Amino acid sequence: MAHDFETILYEPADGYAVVTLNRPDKLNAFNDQMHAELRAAIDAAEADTAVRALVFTGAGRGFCAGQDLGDRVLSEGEGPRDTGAGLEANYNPLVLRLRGLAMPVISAINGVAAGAGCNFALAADIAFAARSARFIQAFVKIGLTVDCGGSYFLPRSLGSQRAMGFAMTGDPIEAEQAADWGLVWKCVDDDTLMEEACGLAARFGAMSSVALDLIKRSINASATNDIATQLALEAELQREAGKAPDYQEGIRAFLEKRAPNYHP
Ligand code: LHQ
Repeated sequence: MAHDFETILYEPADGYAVVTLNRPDKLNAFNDQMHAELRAAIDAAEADTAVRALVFTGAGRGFCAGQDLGDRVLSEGEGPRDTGAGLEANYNPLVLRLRGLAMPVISAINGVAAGAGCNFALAADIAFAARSARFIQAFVKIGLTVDCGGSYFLPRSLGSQRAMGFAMTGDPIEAEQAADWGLVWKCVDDDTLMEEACGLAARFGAMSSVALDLIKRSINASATNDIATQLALEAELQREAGKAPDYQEGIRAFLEKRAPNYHP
């Protein structure tokens, strides 16, 4: 199905879809139209059973420079705007949507990822960074605090010291360091970024969608659960997995020494 998007590109492929942020002259900064089009693209992916993984990347030399600051200058005499409202309307639902989506979300970070653009990239389940990419918690430089999930994701992936230093200085972290620190899954050569990200998306597309969804739910829930609650959740989700046809197909394929076919 064709989509008339202006600020993004939406390209379904074999078992997955690629969403490209497409405002390269602004380093793919978010505006309201891009948020609306992202929502529509995610709706399209969710509605299409052939799309079982989603890849986000950026057009041009940047991944995303966060909020379009051109939209944020006050005119003469205009009182302060409610910056929290933009988060509540656009960014918070986006992060929750990606984390709650019943399919793996991959970010392919092709260049600079700053402010909300950095934290949007990190809201993906698996993040690939091109070697030339860099990450910046740019908020502090313009007198803002961390948003778009950064205050949640950063201490969990980096630990408190590195999260604090990263957010409070606004200094960039290069892709290789990001991978060493566990901010992203892998740092890869620039020219293999899309091959790596789409290769994994295609692999996910052929795997058990039930298993991937339940793994995502389980690992996400562990961030706030104690061990007893998490063990109970594991049992509950494994019960759900055990009832789904994918499990029987997985066992049969193993015993018959063939690749499982989860999407006949
Ligand atoms: C931009 C932007 C941009 C517009 C580059 N906007 N044009 C949420 C809700 C409510 C309120 C506010 O905020 C938020 C969340 C946030 O995301 S706050 C943080 C917003 N982002 C930033 O503060 C980052 C601003 N950008 C930068 O610091 C630099 O551009 C970085 C470090 C990302 C890249 O630097 P360079 O590689 O040197 O590129 P550049 O600065 O030359 O940018 C290239 C062009 O992109 C340039 O336009 P021009 O017409 O001069 O070529 C920039 O103006 C434009 N651009 N970021 N966020």
